[in-house]
Amino acid sequence: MSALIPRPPSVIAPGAVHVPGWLTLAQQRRLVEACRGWAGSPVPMRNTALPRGGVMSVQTVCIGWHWQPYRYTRTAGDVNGERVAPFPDWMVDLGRRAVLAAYRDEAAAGEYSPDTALINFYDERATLGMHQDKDERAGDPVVSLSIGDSCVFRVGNTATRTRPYTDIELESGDLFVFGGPSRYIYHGVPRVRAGTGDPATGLPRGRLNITMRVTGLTDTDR
Ligand code: MD6
Ligand code: FE
Repeated sequence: MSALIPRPPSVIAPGAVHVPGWLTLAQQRRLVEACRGWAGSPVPMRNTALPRGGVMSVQTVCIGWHWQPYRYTRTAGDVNGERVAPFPDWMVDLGRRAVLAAYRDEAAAGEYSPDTALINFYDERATLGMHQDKDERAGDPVVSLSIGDSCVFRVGNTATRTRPYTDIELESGDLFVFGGPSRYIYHGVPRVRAGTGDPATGLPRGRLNITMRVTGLTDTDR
């Protein structure tokens, strides 16, 4: 797919850069394998409970820090109380290469030190409502990697969760970086295109999305 119709990198809004087909198939397979491990232990992947009752349709597991609406902790108090898996050095490197690919800025890439990732799994019915990523105390970019089924990714604005927004397709292997003036834009996933993923990634169905972030937290201010 990716080789037939090349999709060039594009700046969707200032600081919001989409790099189609950034991950090789081999990298996608390794990420799927790593995520499969994290989805089982020490904290199982689950549908996150929302504060007003109800659960998210997306399933999530975190590494580095555990996110629950709307804070980060080291342990998963709303799941099984275990400390989350450490954020691996190889993923810090991957995050730096992602920032470099998106911004072509060596300094920004070198300074980037993500310490948490949310790993989201979407079945064919899962959606993610328009939201801002604002539970971090640092303004560093968010790096997003997609594997498996493609989806509609809605890139909005910083002021409202409604229009104006731009809908783009995120396909397997795509990189999306949100930073600078776009760090706090509303965004969401209104639909997943079931059956569009290549099982050669190791993901037979569904969509996997990994978002790396810098929490700005230390163990003294949990
Ligand atoms: C997703 N992603 O793509 C959900 N957040 O499944 C996000 O919520 C997201 O992709 C911040 C930056 C990039 C993202
Ligand atoms: Fe987000």
